[in-house]
Amino acid sequence: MNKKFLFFTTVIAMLLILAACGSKTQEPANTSAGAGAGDTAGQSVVISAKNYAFDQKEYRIKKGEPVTISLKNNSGTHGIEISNLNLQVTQNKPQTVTINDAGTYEIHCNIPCGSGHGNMKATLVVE
Ligand SMILES: [Cu+2]
Repeated sequence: MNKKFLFFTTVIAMLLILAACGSKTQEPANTSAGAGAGDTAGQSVVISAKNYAFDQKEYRIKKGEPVTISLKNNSGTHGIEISNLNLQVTQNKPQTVTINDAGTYEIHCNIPCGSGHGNMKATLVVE
């Protein structure tokens, strides 16, 4: 009985420690499902936007690994939408996702930002 109690106490203590660590780094729960690739924070993509273009035509990431996509507006007010992923990113609100399907996804601005709005497109290549 005592042994069992000690075991459960230990487990609860470990869970509390894990929970504390998790909230500090703000990692989403699904990053822990990695196949032993180490405790990396995953990939990150920073997309810079100006009137009326993104800083790159193409952004490349790996499939099956968490990626944090963030947006920086250098001029104007822009947002990002990746339609096939139903993903929206606004400035100062990075989004972390894991994309399991390789392919190309269209990135476009989702905030009516002016005359060049329709040209604000880029490609996310998942390989
Ligand atoms: Cu726009």
